[in-house]
Amino acid sequence: MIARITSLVTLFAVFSFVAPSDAVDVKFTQIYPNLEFSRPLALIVPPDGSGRRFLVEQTGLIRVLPSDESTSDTDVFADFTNHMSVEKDFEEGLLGLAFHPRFADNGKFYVSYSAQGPKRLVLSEFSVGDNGKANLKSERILMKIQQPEWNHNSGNIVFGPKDGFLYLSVGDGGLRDGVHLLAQRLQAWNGKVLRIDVDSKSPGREYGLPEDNPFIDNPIASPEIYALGLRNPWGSWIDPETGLFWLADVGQDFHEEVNLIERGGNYGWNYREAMHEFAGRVPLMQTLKRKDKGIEKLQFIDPIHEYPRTDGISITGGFVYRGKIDALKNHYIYGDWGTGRIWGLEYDTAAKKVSENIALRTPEQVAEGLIKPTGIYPDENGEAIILGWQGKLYRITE
Ligand SMILES: [Ca+2]
Repeated sequence: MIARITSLVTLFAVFSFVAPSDAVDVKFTQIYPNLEFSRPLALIVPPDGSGRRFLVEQTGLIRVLPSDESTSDTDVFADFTNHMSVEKDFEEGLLGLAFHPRFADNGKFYVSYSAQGPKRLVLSEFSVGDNGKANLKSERILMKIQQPEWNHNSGNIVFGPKDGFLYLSVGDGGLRDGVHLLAQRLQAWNGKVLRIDVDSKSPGREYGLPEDNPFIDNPIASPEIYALGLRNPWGSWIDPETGLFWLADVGQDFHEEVNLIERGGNYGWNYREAMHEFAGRVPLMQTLKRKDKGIEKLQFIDPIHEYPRTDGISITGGFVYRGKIDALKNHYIYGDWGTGRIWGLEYDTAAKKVSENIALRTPEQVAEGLIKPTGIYPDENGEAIILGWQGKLYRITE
């Protein structure tokens, strides 16, 4: 049995919106200790039954990790080092990977990466070559998304487990305060979740537009938009069991947020920061000499959970755990890149509210060694792997 520690309850009751919050006694065990990774940010198991783990490094490589975690050797599946281009490597680079739902048959996979001149996020399809490695010459560019600045690119890609469509998260264009005013603009792809069909082509596009995309009949909106009002989404995951679309969004001044994305939903930025009015909006519009029109018609969806600066500065979203650790079952595991804290959040789908938020990596554990999570992913058995910004990988164990 896992022992629950309740000494932090009072502290959480003060600082966290969901109270009380217990801690669960789990360990963070380093895996692949004989390997070093360069900015690992995604670990994806393809839907081909092979159990292989594809690790995305922001600096450009996709490596295949063997199940033998003591190995000192990995295969490079793809090398995007010279394929992408980067002004600032802090937030640009190789940013997303997803395998086609029928990857086992068609060998297709999808990647998002940064390019310059003009600065953009590129979403492309590639195929596996005869040698079993990525064939970069097979590139089919699906989307080129303007990026005014080097930061807030996002680039997370997932396929809908039920609809088979590709969902791409895009940040707000960068800088502070949402100064480019793109997240609420229906004519821009920035600050959005976009949804496309990679298996068909609509006129003038390299992809199909799903018929039930929410703005498909709006002649002045981008028909790719699925949801809007996002700042810098980091960590997207659609639960195959419940269909819930989990998306973490990095805040600016005060709060980090966990969202459940709904079709056509407006998640508030830059009118809102998490569950609060964003105080920077009014002064920004005054500085820009712009008037806000029609705000009263906008309906914002608040996150299901937020946490303040006392707990963290930059959220990393994960997935809903259904592995072997009983106390973690059905908990959404997420963490904070800055403070290294990690939590498990349980959502009551009937009551539509968070029922529990347990601390998995507490300040006391962080004091023993800071892991800055850049990604939290299930392995082929559904067990949680934490990718550390400093280049190490960890498994959550009992
Ligand atoms: Ca929001």
